[in-house]
Amino acid sequence: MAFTNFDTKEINCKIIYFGPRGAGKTENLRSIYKNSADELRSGLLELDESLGPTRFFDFLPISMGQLRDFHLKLHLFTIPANPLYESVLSVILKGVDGFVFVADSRVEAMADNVDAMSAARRLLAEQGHNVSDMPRVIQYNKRDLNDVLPLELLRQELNPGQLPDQKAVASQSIGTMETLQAMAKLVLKKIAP
Ligand SMILES: Nc1nc2c(ncn2[C@@H]2O[C@H](COP(=O)(O)OP(=O)(O)OP(=O)(O)O)[C@@H](O)[C@H]2O)c(=O)[nH]1
Ligand SMILES: [Mg+2]
Repeated sequence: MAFTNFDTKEINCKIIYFGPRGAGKTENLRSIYKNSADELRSGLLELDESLGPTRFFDFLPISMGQLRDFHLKLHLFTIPANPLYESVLSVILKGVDGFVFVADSRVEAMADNVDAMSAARRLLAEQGHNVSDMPRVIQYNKRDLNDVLPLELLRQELNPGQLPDQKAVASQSIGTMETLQAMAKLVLKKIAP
């Protein structure tokens, strides 16, 4: 649920980046951090110092501009598909306003994508969220690699509801800001229809 602070005139929304292991969730946050003006973002918190898999979560707060008198801030989190601590997950998944599903476009990752999508739905439902009613964006990442599935096939499998979606190469900052903007648009529509 978006949290409005009337003293500071801020609306804070929580967005989760979800997807299979190694799909590029952390890389999305790094890219957004690199491509945002200094004044729009606070520090990127990567709890793992190494560049390997995320064990806990990453966090990046980012300003998306003014909404009437209020300042819209998105709090971006990534969580690993197989977190070390499920208890961390349940805390992060409380009060989620939207989720970005980062799919790995490679042929070999298809089964993992499908599993991660159903895990996302299950975990969010367990926290009492009505997933179908939630702002969702699908990203097909790693489009630079050779062994990727055709976009249409990924769409059929992962996005039958034709949600807003985006091709990406997160490691080259392609499609990452567009994904975030698509999410911001959906969140805005929800809080100020
Ligand atoms: N070629 C290519 N590599 C990518 C792309 N996006 C991410 N990677 C690389 O894939 C690896 C995994 O990316 P991460 O961002 O750590 O993946 P993650 O989804 O956070 O993975 P977990 O934290 O384990 O769940 C890293 O080496 C990235 O640099 C991409 O679009 N193309
Ligand atoms: Mg990660």
